[in-house]
Amino acid sequence: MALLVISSSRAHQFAASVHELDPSLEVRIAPALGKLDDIRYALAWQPPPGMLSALPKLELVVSIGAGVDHLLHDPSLPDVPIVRFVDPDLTQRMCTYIVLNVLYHHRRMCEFRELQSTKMWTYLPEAAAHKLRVGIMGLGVLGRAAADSLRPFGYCLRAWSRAPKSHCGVATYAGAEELDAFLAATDILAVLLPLTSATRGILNRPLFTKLSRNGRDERLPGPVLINAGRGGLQIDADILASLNAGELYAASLDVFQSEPLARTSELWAHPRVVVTPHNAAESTPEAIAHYALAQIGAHKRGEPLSNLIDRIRGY
Ligand code: NDP
Ligand code: OXD
Repeated sequence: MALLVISSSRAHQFAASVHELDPSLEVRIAPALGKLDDIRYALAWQPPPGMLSALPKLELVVSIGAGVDHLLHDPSLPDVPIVRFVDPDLTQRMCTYIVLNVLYHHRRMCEFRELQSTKMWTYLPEAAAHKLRVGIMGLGVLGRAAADSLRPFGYCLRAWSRAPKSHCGVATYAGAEELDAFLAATDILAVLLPLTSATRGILNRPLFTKLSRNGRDERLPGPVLINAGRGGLQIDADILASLNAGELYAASLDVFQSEPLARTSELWAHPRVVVTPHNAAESTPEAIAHYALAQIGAHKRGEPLSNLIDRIRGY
């Protein structure tokens, strides 16, 4: 029985970590598949379409990543259980990314950085935290943890999910029918949605114009977008258009429609955009290996798998 690791850049690190934890498990690294019948498990990030369906004895796919859009876009994906990566270290990293960027824009740091570059000593009014409404799109593992991390700062928290949810200290909204009300009551939008057929392109100019524009004097100069979900959720050109039209005040983007972000993109140099290279929450090889072996162990023992994805929902 072998585990196939499929990941363009860090496959050797993942394989080495698995081997260190369980030297008895044979580990292969794609594209060196060897005898296909031996491969029972796959640990995969962006596998080339068709690679998983070429494995006749495949029993389980472990996603290297909390998101599974990189697997589900393959129309030939075999009908085996798929588990996504859920890990306390990844969650903690995402929480620090969200807190960092909410604080950054709340405290108008983009403007202060610009003022510093021209040695300008200029006072800018800043909102009290309790006046600012942070709206989280996606109240799953990461959205809930992000809300918990933001709570001590005193922000008004709200969140939007597919099905109705409740979470301590968070005003909740669900479904398409409550989206506009959620947006109208949000100053800083933090996006932790999965990319599915229902969410693709959701972060577009019409949506940005629905964000709160009330009380600029005591809040922010305009709404803020923070996207750490997936690039396919957003229309990059609409973000730029909304920033330039004043419909958005600032943005922090960890993900893009096309990655790496093209050097020609105007987002790189925009004074009120913070760009990071899809590393809001890294999945470390040690944690991935530990997680994959735990799932494989549970599968072998016939125990329930955790974090199984639902192919119909797409996450
Ligand atoms: P979960 O599956 O735990 O949560 C997803 C949330 O999104 C749920 O609350 C779900 O609603 C909501 N949702 C899904 N579809 C819709 C919809 N159509 N309308 C409204 N809400 C919807 O995922 P995680 O929190 O673990 O991760 C979220 C995403 O974060 C991942 O899919 C991945 O894309 C991204 N990510 C990015 C990383 C980075 O480094 N940038 C790192 C890790 C993850 P409901 O609760 O009703 O099911
Ligand atoms: C993930 C990611 O989905 O890193 O975990 O993007």
